[in-house]
Amino acid sequence: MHTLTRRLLPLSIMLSCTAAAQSVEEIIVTGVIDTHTVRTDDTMVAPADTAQLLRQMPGANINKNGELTGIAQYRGMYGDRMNVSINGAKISSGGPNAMDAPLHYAPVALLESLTINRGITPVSAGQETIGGNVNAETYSGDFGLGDDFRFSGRTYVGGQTVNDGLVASGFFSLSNRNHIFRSFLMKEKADDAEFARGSITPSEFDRERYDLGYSYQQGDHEFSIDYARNETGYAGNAALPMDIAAVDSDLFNSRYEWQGADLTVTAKLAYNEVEHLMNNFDLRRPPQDNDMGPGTMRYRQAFTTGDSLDASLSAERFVDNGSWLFGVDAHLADHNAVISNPNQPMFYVDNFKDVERNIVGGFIERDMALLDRMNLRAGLRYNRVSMDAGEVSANMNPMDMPSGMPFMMNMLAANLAGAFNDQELRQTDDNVDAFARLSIDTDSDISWYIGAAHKSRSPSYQERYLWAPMESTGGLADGNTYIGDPDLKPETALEFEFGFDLETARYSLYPRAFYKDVSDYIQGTPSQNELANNFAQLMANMGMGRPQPLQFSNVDATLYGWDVEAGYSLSERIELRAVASMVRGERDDIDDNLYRIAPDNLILAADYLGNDWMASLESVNYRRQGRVSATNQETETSGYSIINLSGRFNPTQDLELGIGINNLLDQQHRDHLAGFNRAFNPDIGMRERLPGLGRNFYGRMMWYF
Ligand SMILES: [Cu+2]
Repeated sequence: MHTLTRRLLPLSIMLSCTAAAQSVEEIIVTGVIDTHTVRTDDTMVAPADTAQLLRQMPGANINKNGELTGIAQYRGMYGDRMNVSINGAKISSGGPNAMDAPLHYAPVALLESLTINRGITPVSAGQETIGGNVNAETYSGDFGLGDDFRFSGRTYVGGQTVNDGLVASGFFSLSNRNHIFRSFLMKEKADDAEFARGSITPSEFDRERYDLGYSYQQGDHEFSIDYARNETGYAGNAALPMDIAAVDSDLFNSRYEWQGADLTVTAKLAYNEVEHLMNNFDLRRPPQDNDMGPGTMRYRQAFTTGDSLDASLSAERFVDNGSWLFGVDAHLADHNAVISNPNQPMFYVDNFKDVERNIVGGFIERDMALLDRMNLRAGLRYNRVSMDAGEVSANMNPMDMPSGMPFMMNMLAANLAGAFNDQELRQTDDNVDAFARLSIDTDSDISWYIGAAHKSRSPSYQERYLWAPMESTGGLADGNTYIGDPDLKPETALEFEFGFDLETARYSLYPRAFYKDVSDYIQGTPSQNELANNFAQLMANMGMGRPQPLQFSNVDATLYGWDVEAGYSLSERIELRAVASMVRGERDDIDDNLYRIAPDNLILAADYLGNDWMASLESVNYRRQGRVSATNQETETSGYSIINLSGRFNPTQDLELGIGINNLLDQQHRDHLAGFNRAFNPDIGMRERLPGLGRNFYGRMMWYF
């Protein structure tokens, strides 16, 4: 059901339907709920970043590197281990530190829903799903009933006090039974965000977005094509060495579907192009003069580009006892990044040059009823990953000094570049994934579930091709410099999961336990490369970065834990909800924990449903995280509890007003998954964990027309 039609239902019915409608849909497929969806219409969200919604989902969380930079985490895996798509198209970030993490391209004001696969992800969901799969659906409008065109849409306006953030947007569509013409406009802006004892500098942001789209349906055919332009202006990334100065992206997405009697054919083609500029002097205090020379020598900016093409063709054939699904897909990505200094025109470092990461894959999946009450879904995928990089160079001695620091830096850089260029950079991996999920319905209200999978991921381009010690790590934000290794092997995970769905008229309970054994897990380990170590030491002497770099290496790791979501109807009007998540991530080769693992957390909430209004009281609880990575020099965080309140009111069927308060008691707290402060700030120490946001009053208005 599309949200634009759903809004016509009374709010209370709409809310209670959401969970039920989902489970009915999914029961037909697997017997247990295998996805978790959050719909923006039913959920009050203060932040501009869609990734924040992940914190409400079992097992999911967000590595936050900025107000518009949220990296998806699921059961302890994040970054390139996650397959993140928007309207079914996988997005590759344009920045080597994932400042434009994929969900950057699905702003909250345009979002219709965010869905995460719970547990073992089918191989049809994406090419590399070792960590999981997240899909964001944006508003696309609905077909009408008759031949006459009807104009409709939605305005979404929101504001919040924690950073004086404002968002204004409009979605407009003109549609009849065959056509939808649509467009979307959005502008959002915010100042630096406040916490209990000061403000986070820089965390301001500024973003515009323009969309145009068209859908056509006739008989068994449906076709759609969309274009989106994202223009992010200045946006702070205090957890990273630089801030966003611009992210200019063009995103195309098209899809064709043919639904025959017992066969559905789907073709998808998407393309995105990103131009990104970042620097360390506009939003944050620029480098200051020190013993080693004037600060102007340490001004840095980086210009990066990323293009990716995403295509797939699949066919689903329905048979008596289930279905067959076949498909082929390709994701071809190119990346470039060059670092320069605006004060020294001759200074440059090729960060990534002509990098390619191409995946071509194919899969087959079977969904079948076994006996009366058993359902099996299983699949097999093969991916060929080809990667390559061009020759790199640098000029770190722009004044051509005959000796001294720039001279030595430049010599080391030349040696590092030479060594890198001499290596075999072209790499090809053949990866095979497989999974099986079995569910069993019983006479009672319980459905049992057990699943197993073998999943793989080839190294990211940063992990293979980062040739000089730098912090371009896809957003690890641990403050360490890294070097890559072109010879890295793909990581592979053997995964088991079991649980059950318990559903009665009064309550529901969906627990899952999982165990993931990862071979060749890619992790930074102390670098043995003397050139790189000397280079990093010189940089550190100048006041840039830590001296001892890490090198991406294949190690072994285990992740395990459990998560659960539960609901209980206390009365016709009062619903209780709970989501709890627990994950452990450990190295198997040495005695250490994995870096940036979400602490144990529990959300407890009570919703009161009135006739044309509703209210929620929510308590968000995070435990202390003492299981930290010594290798990454990660520090512990204490536990915290914050209280959130929100309410929504429908004065008319077409209008909804919502208000909320996040962190009601203005608790000082630190989110373990936020990075470490890298920008000068009188309120937060350098390399101190960034604080969680302070008390925030927010409101939104949605008007449908
Ligand atoms: Cu960047």
